[in-house]
Amino acid sequence: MSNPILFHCPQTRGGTTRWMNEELGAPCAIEIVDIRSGAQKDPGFLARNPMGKVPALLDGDVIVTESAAICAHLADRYPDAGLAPPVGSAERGAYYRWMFFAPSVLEPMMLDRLTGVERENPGSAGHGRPEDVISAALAAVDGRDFIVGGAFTAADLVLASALRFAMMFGAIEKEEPFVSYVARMGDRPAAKRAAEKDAAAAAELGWT
Ligand SMILES: N[C@@H](CCC(=O)N[C@@H](CS)C(=O)NCC(=O)O)C(=O)O
Repeated sequence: MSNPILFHCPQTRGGTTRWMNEELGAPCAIEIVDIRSGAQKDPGFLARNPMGKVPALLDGDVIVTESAAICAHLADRYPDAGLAPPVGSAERGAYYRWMFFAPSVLEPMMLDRLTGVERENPGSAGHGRPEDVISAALAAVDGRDFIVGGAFTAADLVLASALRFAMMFGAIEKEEPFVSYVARMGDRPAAKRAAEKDAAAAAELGWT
């Protein structure tokens, strides 16, 4: 089976998937989609991903979209890297929990905050009250080296990326233990390599 192709653009959510690729020893070919030029809306790309968004992963003849799903898929596709707890284990449940928490709870809450949306009935919004989201995440990270069990998993990568964005854009306070957790994850050699490669790709596109 041929290696997957990761359609990616620097300075986007694709950075999370590029980091994942680096954690695995970079098995995916990277194809840059310049979203500032609108390449994500080209018919050829839309035929693959009708959302017209990056990242997207082509694995064989299957397309996987959504950063967290791509990371989860790659963790299973390359099991020797040990980035996902065994299927059916209790830790796998916690892994899914935090893997889904980032895009389905943290990110919508962050976008609400950044756009000034006040929910009349937070209970009907999947993410509920922002303060509950934040206190749940704080408690989950507090006193732990990793979000699940005793080792780094793809859930750390996805959660730390979401927390980093949320702090960077001011949707959540830069507070402990978020700051240390995100810094620790960002210090991983694979995270640094991904950031360097993204900086080079951005420079090649002529972005400052
Ligand atoms: N839920 C998706 C979001 C993907 C997304 O919104 N990507 C943005 C870049 S961060 C994009 O491609 N925007 C270009 C556009 O929508 O035209 C994920 O997590 O991968």
